[in-house]
Amino acid sequence: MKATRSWAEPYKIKMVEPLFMSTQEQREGYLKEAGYNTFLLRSKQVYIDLLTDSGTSAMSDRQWAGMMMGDEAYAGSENFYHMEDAVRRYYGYKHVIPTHQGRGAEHILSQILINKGDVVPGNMYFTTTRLHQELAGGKFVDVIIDEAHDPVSEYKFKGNCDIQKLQRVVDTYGAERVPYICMATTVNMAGGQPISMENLKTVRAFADKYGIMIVHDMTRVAENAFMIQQHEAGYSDRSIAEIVLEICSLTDAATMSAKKDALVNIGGFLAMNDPELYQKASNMVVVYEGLHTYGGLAGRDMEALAIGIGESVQQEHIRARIGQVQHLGQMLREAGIPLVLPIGTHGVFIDAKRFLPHVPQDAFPAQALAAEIYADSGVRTMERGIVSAGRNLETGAHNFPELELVRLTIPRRVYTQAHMEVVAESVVSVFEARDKIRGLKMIYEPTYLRFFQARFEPIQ
Ligand code: PM9
Repeated sequence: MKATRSWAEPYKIKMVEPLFMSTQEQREGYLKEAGYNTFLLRSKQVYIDLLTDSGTSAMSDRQWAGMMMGDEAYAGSENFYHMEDAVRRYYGYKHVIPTHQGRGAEHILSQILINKGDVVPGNMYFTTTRLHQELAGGKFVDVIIDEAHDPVSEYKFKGNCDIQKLQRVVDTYGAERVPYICMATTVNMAGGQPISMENLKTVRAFADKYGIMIVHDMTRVAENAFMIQQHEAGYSDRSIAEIVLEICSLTDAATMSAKKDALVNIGGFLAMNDPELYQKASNMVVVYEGLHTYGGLAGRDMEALAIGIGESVQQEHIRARIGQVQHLGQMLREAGIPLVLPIGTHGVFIDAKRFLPHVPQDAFPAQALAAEIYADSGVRTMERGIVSAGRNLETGAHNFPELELVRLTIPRRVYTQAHMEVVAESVVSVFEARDKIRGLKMIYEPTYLRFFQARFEPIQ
């Protein structure tokens, strides 16, 4: 008998969607057409889709039932009030403005709070978040701990903020040039790594000392809460809902891509406690998204979101969700695949620098590896390295991030353990033949968020 019992998914499957199988020869053709960018593949060319956990979750029967209760009034939809209740109850923020997705919230917040020449410290950048800060005239400064940039450090809270780095930002630029500190739960680009409650409390004390706001990127807050429950002293008997509420209580405002934690296919919001900020944001949302009671969403989407928020903090759900990610990570780790450790909460991140040590970073090793995994098995993954990092705005040179990663992102409640086994076998098979991977040349580079649409060709 095993010391601990196995866990299983806390649901059964009511409806299925067929997957598309293809041959390696077909996939090589599809890749060429897609410019070796997995974002440019058609979904029907993909077998197991681990591109992202964003908007790809399976909704529950309760969420689908909620969709049928959509109140599609232009103003004052009943579903908005359900969503507002859920945000207040589970996250504790007083005011909420719906947006079509996370970047809609980032846009509005950045335009209101950031002035030209401002500096925004954060626990590592996220692509859309940093771009909106820059477009508003700000500069992002990374204040995450050094361990986060080290794929082999097994520190449990690699999402933590380095308070000395934060202090240096304030000493260099002055607190008046820092409109807010951006704290993400969990940190996506570091490999889905959590921040500890203790660290967040320290950031809160720092922010209070200088009168600076904390903005919470709460995209995966329930996943972060699970890691606190499992690994931080004093939290093992606290519920996920209690921990989520405590995290939010340490921050002043939040941007949310509800397409992740909150189990919906589209949606997001901006939340805050300050009535003045709420007033400004609810005025701006009508310019870019829609009225402040729908913000670009249909009533039915807000209903699914209200229900999804409640489901996202259920212990059994989050345990199975992160359990599946850990299971895939463990299989790959045992097979000797170089990974970001500890294994994160929303995906397994392969360290492409160690997987392909013979491919220089400006030959885009992670992009090349993602293409090769797709060619091998039809499993779609995503680059999170030099292509995602973009260029330095001042010099125009590539940003060379420490982390050059391929992300195997697990959608919530979608795939089974057997799918995870097929994925692991494909990665191992590519690893065995890794010497033949040469890297890529970028032949088209868009101006913004280049990773979405850039095109490549293989280096011969
Ligand atoms: N994240 C992801 O796949 C989708 C866009 S990039 C491929 O990980 C954080 C931490 C995110 C995030 C999106 C957004 C933006 C903000 N913060 O995609 O606009 O992970 O809803 O959210 C993606 P939206």
